[in-house]
Amino acid sequence: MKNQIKLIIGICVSAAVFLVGCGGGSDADNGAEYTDDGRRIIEVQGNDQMRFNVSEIRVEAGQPLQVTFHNVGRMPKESMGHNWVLFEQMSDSDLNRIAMEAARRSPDYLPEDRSSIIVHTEILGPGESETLEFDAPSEPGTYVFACTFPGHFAIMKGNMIVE
Ligand SMILES: [Cu+2]
Repeated sequence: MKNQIKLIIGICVSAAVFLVGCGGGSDADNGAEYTDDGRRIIEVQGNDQMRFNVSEIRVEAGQPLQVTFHNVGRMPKESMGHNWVLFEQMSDSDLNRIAMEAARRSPDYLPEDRSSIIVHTEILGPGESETLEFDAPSEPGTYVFACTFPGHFAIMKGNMIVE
């Protein structure tokens, strides 16, 4: 049995040389990983320098996603907490206004009206992580993700590009 598994792995590795990857996957999501129930796995980190480790995430419209956000920093949550908030599409001025309102609303730092938010984590402290399962927007376009902790929104954001 063990030899059989080794053989399968061996075939897979050989095939990978020609097929770029084991177990399928289209060119569009080259290297993407999926959960057993078919959710695309996306990992995002936030750090003590007020940065996400990714500025752009490309997904397919309606694609099932599993986004895990990690606060990899060491600073206390009270001074360097982070969340990951995915916003509906809107003008920059509306987005800025909503983010400013959110930053005033301790301790969750979310706007009172959540209709502009597709999905969000809680504010996470050092070493904490949270996993969200949701489907990518069905409407192609560019969706901003950001941290709404006070003072972070200006630089701690990126785009989810839905194709
Ligand atoms: Cu932050």
